[in-house]
Parts: sequence; structure tokens; C-alpha cells
Amino acid sequence: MPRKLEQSRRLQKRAEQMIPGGVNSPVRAFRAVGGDPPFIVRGQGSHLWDADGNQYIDYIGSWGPQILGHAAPQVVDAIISATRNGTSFGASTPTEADLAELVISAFPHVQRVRFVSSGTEATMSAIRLARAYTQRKYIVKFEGCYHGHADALLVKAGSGVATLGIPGSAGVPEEFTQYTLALAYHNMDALEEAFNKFKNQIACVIVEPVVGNMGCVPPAPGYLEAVRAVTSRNGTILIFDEVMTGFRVAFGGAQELYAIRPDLTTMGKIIGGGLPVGAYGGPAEIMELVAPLGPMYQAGTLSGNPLAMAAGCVTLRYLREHKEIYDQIDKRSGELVAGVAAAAKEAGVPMTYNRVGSMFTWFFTPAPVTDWTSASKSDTEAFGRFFRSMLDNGVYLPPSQFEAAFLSAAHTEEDVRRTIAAAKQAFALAPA
Ligand code: KE4
Repeated sequence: MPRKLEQSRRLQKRAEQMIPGGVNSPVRAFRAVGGDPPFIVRGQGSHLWDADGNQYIDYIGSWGPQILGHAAPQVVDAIISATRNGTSFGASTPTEADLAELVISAFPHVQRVRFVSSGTEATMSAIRLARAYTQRKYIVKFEGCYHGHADALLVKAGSGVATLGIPGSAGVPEEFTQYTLALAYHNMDALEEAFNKFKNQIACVIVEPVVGNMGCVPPAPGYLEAVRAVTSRNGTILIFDEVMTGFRVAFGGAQELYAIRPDLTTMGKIIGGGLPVGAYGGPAEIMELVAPLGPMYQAGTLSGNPLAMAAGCVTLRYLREHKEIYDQIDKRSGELVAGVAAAAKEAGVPMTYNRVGSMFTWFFTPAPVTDWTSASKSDTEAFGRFFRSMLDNGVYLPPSQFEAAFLSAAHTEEDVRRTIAAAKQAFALAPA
């Protein structure tokens, strides 16, 4: 049943006059899936409403932060009461240490943590810190992993070790990516070769321990252990980018789930409870290089913002006191993902899926997806048709084949039933 879209279209036209593409983050413009992005005016629990009054079951969850659902009462109340005391001081406040205590309680190897205002700032700072600590220049990232938009990380994947970072964005001079190696996820030969070729020159390896940014791709058994071993052997800092997985796949993130100890951890999304927060942390010995204690500079006007700290504290406290949530969202996500996959199979639509807890992706390809090469074989046109049909039927998926979807503690069995029914309808409309 086609949705009314007049108001969203009007708002899109207005926004485009003043904001590039009418959006403040490119993926929201629906370029990858087509159609008109709804302008959201309200979220409550697992649902969103747009400017035309259409209601959606939301599986974006603000790209991860809303693990408790939208407008969770305890989060709203915490923000309101914090706001009544002022919104930002540019001076230390008690809640910064409160949130630090909660983060450190979840990540045992983190002895010191610094709050920033986005995941990009967190990873950019962690890489600078790794370079300062090791006095080395080269960094390794993996194709299909995204760590925010810092220059050194915007590289096209090199074809093997020889190809040093080729800028992946306009405005990034090759000098800014010449020390960035982009290797294939899961390819240990390429990683070993990099360490042989750039002996004692690699400052850090940064990895999404469960990838969300090529769509969801879990680490193969033994992979993270192998990355940990080769970085330890070479005195290279291992950075787990847990901006997405932190407090998502387990209270202690992927490092709890897979029992791996990185050297530095970056965080974001859930730790802000929906407000802008990023963080990077690790052993005191490394973190003591960070200004004002040490020579590695990083700063931020709104770092540790009292409202964001309050929202993060109440969110993490709730998760710490209700860890049963993780089993609940894992089980419900399993029912959802399997139900949609069964509908695809029934309709003869080629589909595979990956899921870790409540983050998941349905890939429109029959073959397993384990890296960017296999992910990129997905039929993005078919995904676009599926996305638009689901949206018309009140289900809001991430608007890209190469993104992870998220289920929250607010999603109900009825949401799951309705989503599977919408998928059946979508596959009936556009069979394979
Ligand atoms: P932000 O700067 O967007 O807060 O965080 C960057 C970042 C870092 N690390 C990981 C693993 C991330 O997933 C992200 C950002 N995630 C995307 C979703 N794929 C944010 C959505 C967007 O760009 O609009």
C-alpha cells in the first residue's frame, strides 16, 4: 500500500536548498536504494513516524545507538534533568567519570578512557596515539571496514600489500594515505606479508572485530586470535573498533564475546545513549601519552558533554543491570533473520545472511559473505527493490546492502511477525 509522501518530499526539497543532498550523512539520502527518504518526526520504542504520519518498524536504530529503543523513558528523563542544570560548560563534571567507570567496568583492559563526540574522532585519535606510542608511521585497515571519515582511513582497497593507500575520497592528498595499507579481511597471508614488507614500521592494525560496514560479517574462528598474535609478535598496536559492537554484541563488546584483548578500543553509538559520544581507551601506559599528560594532542569543545554523559550513563547502567537483554535480542533477531531468509527461499530469491546477536544483514547473493569481495557480489538492485517494498509496508531497513541492521530491546514478537509478513509480500511482488 503506497505511503503518503507529500510532506517528506516537501521537506526534502527544502533541505536540499541548504544542506548537500538534503542530508547530514550521505547514506540517509537513499542513493543506494532509490526512492524518497522519509523525514522522521518521532521515535518511540521500536517504531518511527514520518512527517506524513506513516509508521515504521525501525531496524536502523540510529545506526546502532538505540539498543533500548527510541525515547526510552529513563534516557529521556536523564537528559531532561541534566538539561535543567545547563547543557555544556567546557569544564569537568562528575558524570564524565561516572561514564568512564561504566565503560571500564565493561572493558577490563581499558584502564583509561577519553571521551570525544563521534566514532570518527575516536578512531582518528586512537590511530594518532598508536603512532605516538610506537613511533611508527604505517597503519593497516581492512577492505569493507569503515572507521569514520578521517583522511588516512579514506582509502580504496589496495590489491595486496604492494598497493599503498589510494585516496578513496576527493580532497584527500595521496600523501595522507601513503602510510595506510588496506588489506582483505580474513586474509592472513596478506597481513603476514605486510608485516614482512614493513618490518617494525606498522604502528597499528585497526579492525571491526565484527564487521558492520560491508554488511554484517563475523570473524571466522581463529581469525581475531591470528591478528592478535601477529600484532603482538611485531610490537604493533591492535585497535578494536567497537564503535558499533561495543555494548551491542555483548556488554563488553566483541572482545568479551571472542575473549580477545586488543591494545586500544574505540567506542561510540550506544555509549552516548543516542547523543553524540565517541571514546578511545586502553592501558594507562599507552593512554598516558595523551595530552595534557603526554605529547599526543587531542581536544574537543563538547567532549564529555553533560547531557551526552547522562544519556550514556543511564543506558549503560540499564544494560549492566539487565544483561538478560542480550539473550532476548539475540533470540528475537534469530527468529527475524531466519524467518525472512525462509521467505526468500520459498520465493526462490537468492539470499544469504550473517548475524551476531542483534546486528545482522541479509545479502542478496547465494554465496556466503566473508569479505568485501564476496559482499560486493550481492545484487544491490534486488536489495533496493526489497528495501523499497519493505518501506512501503512499514518496515525501515538500513538503506544500503552494505550496512548492518539492528534489533532493540523494544522490538516485539509482533514486530518480528509483521516484518516477516512484509518480506513475504516483497518477494511475492518481485520474485527472483
Ligand atoms: P561516527 O563518526 O559516524 O560517529 O562513527 C564512525 C564509525 C566508526 N567505526 C565504526 C565501526 C562505525 O560503524 C562508524 C559509523 N557507522 C556508520 C554506519 N555504518 C554511521 C552511519 C553514517 O555514516 O551515517
